[in-house]
Amino acid sequence: MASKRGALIVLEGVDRAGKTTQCKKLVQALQQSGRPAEMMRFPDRSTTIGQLISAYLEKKSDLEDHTVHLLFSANRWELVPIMKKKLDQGITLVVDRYAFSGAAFTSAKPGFCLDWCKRPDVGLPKPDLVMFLQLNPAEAALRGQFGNERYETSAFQKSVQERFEQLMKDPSVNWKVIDASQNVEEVHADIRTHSLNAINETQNMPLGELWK
Ligand code: 2DT
Repeated sequence: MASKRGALIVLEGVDRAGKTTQCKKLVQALQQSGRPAEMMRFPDRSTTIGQLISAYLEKKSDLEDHTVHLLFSANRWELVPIMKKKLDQGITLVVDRYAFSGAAFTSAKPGFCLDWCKRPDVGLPKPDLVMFLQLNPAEAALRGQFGNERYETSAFQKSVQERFEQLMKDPSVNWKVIDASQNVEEVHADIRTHSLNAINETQNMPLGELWK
C-alpha cells in the first residue's frame, strides 16, 4: 500500500480573528490523536527574504509595493521543497496565512488588481482546505487595539476583508468559513472537524496546484 500524504491546511482571516492560537491548537490536537502535524506561518521571517519582509512590516525599511508583493511570494516558493517533502512523509501542515493573504493585502492597495496579485503564486502547492476565520470589525475591536505594524489600521483591514470575500468566491479552492466570534474551544471544534475530514479525504489524492 502506498503511504498516505499529509494534508495542507491553511488558516486565513483578518487581524485578531485568532489564527495563530487556532493553528497551534489544531497541531496539538492532531498530534495527540496520533497524526503527524507541524505548523508553518507566512511570512516566514527566519529566511533572508523573510527578514526583508519583517523589516518592512515593522516599518524599519520601505519597499516599493510590487517588490514587497513579489518578496512575500518568493518567501512561499523558497519553502515549497520542504513543504512537499513533509507532506510526502505523511506530515499534515497547518499554515498560518498563505497566498490568499498575499493577494488580499496587496490588492487592497491603490492601483493593484486581484488578478495581478495572484499571478506569482500560481502553481504553489494547493491547500486541501482553507479556513477563513470570520470576525466583524466591531467584535475584533473588542479584542484590543491594533498593533503598530504596517497594514494594522481599520480602513486597510476593511479593504482586505473585501478582497478575501472576492477570493472566497473561487470554487476551485476548498474554502470553509468559520465563525470566529465563538469561544476558543468552539472555534477549535469546528476547525478540527473540517481538518479531519480534509485529512481523510485527501490522503490518497495527489497534491494540487493553486490557481491553475
Ligand atoms: P503576521 O505575521 O502578524 O501574520 O502579519 N501579508 C502576509 C502580506 O501582505 N502578504 C503576504 O503574502 C502574507 C503572507 C499580512 C503579517 C502581515 O503581512 C501581511 C499581515
